[in-house]
Amino acid sequence: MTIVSKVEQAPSPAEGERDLTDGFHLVIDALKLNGVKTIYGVPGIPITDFGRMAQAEGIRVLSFRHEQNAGYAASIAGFLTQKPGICLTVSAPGFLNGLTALAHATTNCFPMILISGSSEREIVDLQQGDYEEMDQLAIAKPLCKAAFRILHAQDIGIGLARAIRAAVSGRPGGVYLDLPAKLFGQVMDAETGRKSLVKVIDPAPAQIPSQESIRRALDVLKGAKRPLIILGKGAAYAQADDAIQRLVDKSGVPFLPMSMAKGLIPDTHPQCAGAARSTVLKDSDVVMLIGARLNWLLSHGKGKTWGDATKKFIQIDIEPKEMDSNVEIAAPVVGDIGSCVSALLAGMEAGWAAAPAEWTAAVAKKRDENVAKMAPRLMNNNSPMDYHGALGVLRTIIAERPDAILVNEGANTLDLARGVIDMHQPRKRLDVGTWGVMGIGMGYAIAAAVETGKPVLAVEGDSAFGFSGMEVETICRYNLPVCVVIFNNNGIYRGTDVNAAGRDPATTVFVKDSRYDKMMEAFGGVGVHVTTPDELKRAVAKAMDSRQPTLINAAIDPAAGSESGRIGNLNPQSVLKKK
Ligand code: OXT
Ligand code: ADP
Ligand code: MG
Repeated sequence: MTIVSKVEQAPSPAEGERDLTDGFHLVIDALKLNGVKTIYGVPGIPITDFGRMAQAEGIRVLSFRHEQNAGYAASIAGFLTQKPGICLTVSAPGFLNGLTALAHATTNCFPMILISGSSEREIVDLQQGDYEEMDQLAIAKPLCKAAFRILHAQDIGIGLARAIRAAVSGRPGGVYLDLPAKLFGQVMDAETGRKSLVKVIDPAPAQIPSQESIRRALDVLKGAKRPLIILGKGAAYAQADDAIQRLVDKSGVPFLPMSMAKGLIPDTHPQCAGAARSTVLKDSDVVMLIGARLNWLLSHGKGKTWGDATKKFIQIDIEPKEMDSNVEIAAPVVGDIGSCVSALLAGMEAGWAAAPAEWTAAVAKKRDENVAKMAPRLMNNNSPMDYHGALGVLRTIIAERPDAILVNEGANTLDLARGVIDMHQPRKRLDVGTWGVMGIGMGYAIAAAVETGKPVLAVEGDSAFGFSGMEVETICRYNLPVCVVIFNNNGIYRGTDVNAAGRDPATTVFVKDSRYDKMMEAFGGVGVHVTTPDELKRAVAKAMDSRQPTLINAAIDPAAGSESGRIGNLNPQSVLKKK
C-alpha cells in the first residue's frame, strides 16, 4: 500500500520509486488482518495520529476520558467476543492508568491487549529524563500473561501475532505490547511490509482432554449421591452453551451459577440451585467445577461453607496448574470446556441414571422456600426505596428484555442484585469479577453496547459509579443505548455513618441527596430522579426502549444497606473497643 498522512504530504515519489509503508500503517494493517474492529483508548503523544489513521482505515476507535475505563471496556470486549479487546494508551501515566485493567483482565482470564506508546529506549535505559520516561515493559510483566516490545517495523507482524496468540490461547489473559514512538515513523518497502504481516491461524486451538480423565470423571460422577455442577465465568466465556445445557439436562444434576455464569442456563431452569446456595455447597458429595476456580468466592473449597461431608471434586479447566490449587481434585479434566463437556456427554452411555431424586427434591424444596421468602420483599413500593423494592422492578425489566445486558457493581447494590435479578441468556451479566473491583461500570457498559448492539442496564452503587462516572460523557458522545441506574444511598454501604471526632464527614458518607441525574443532562442525555419503585420501573422501561443514554438517580434509604454487603465477614476486627 502507499503510505498516507504525514508521508503522503511529502513530495510525490519520482517515477519508478517504490511504494512505502510505515510503522503506523503496519500496526493498523496487522490489527485489521486479524479481525480487530474496535480500539478503546485515550489519545496523546505518541499515539494520537495512530488513532486518527486507524479510524480513517475503518477501525472503530472509541476515545474515553480515562484509560482505566477504556481498559475495562477492552477486557470485557475480550470476554464477550473471545478475541483480544484492545486498549490504546500514551506512555507512563496513560500506561499506568491502563495497567489496572490489564491486571484485572489477567486475573479474570479475559483476553486483552494493552498497547502503549513509549519513550525512546536509549534515553529510558540511561534514565536521562525523557518525556514520560518509564520502563513500561518491566513494570507490566508481572501483571500480565505476556509482555512484548517491538523495535523494528519489520517485526510488527510477528509482534502482533505473538500478542494475539498469548492473549487468547490456553487460559486467556492480558498481554502488554510496547510500541516506542520511533517505531511508528519507521519506513519500509510496502510489499515487504505486507509480506511481514501474520494472520494468526487457529489462535485458541481446541485442547482435547485425555480419555482417561473423562472416564475417571464419569466414574466419580456416577458414584455420587448428592452431585452438584458449579458453572463459572470460564464456562460462559467458552461459548459451549448447548453442550453445557445438554450435560445439565442429561445428568439431572443441580447447578449453581457463579455470578457471571448466571443465565448460561436460565436461572429459572428447574435444576438451578442459585437460591439454595448454602445448602448445595454444604450437602453435596461430588462437585463438578466447570470453568470456576476454588478461590475466595467458593471459600477455597473447604471450611464450614462446605460442611463436614467429604467432598470429591471434578474440575474442568484449560489450565492444568489450577488443579489441586486449594484442595485435592479427585478427577481433573484438563482441556477446553467445549471439548471436555462434549467428551463427557459422549461417555455417558444411554440410560445414564439421572441424579438421585431424593437429592434433587431436597434442593428444589430449599430453593422454592428461599424464593418464596424473598417474593413479598420484591413487591414493596416503599419510599424511600429499599434495595429489594427497587431490584424487584429491575428483575421484571430484565425478564421482559432477556437479551439486554446487565452491568452491576457496588456492595449491597451488587450482592442483592445478583440474587434478585434472574438472568435468562448467556453472557448477559457482567460484574466486578474475581477482585470485586469498583470502577468497571461505565467501561463495561460502553463495550457491551458497542460489541453486542444490545441495550445495557448498568445498576450501580453511588460509590461504585463514582469510579468511572465521567464516562457518561462518552456514552452521550457515541449515543449508546445505556441506562445507568444509581442506587443512591448517600455513601459506601450506607449513608448514615457519623465521624465520632466530629470534624470531617465519616469516611463512608457522601454529599447527602446528590443528583447524579444532572451529570447525564450536562452532556445531553436524559436524567431522571426517582423515589419509588413504580417511578423507577417507568423510567427504566422508557430508557431501555428508547435506547437513549439515560441516568436514573434512584433514592435508596441510606440505612438500608449493610457493611460490605454479603462479605462483611472479610473485614478485620480490632480487638480494642470502637471509639
Ligand atoms: O442459600 P443461602 O441461605 O445462603 O442464601 C443465598 C442464596 O441461596 C439466596 N438466593 C436467593 N434467594 C431467593 N431468591 C433468589 N433468586 C436467590 N438467589 C440467591 O441468597 C443468598 C445469597 O446468595 P449469593 O449472593 O449467591 O450467595 P453469597 O453467600 O453472597 O455468595 C458468596 C459470594 C462471596 C460468592 C458472593 O457474596 C459474591 O460473589 N460476592 C462478591 C462480593 C464483591 O465482590 N463485592 C465487591 C467488593 S466490596 C468492597 O471491596 C467495596 N469497596 C472497596 C473498593 C473496591 N472494591 N474496589 C476498589 C477499586 N476500591 C475500593 C467499595 C469502595 S464495595 C465499595 C463501594 C460500595 O458502595 P456503593 O455505594 O457502590 O454500594 P452500596 O453498598 O449499595 O452502597
Ligand atoms: P468464577 O469467578 O465465575 O468462579 P473464575 O474466573 O474463577 O470463574 O474461573 C474461570 C476459569 O475458567 C479459569 O480457571 C480459566 O482457566 C477457565 N477457563 C477459561 N476459559 C476456558 C475454556 N475455554 N476452557 C476451559 N477453561 C477455561
Ligand atoms: Mg452506596
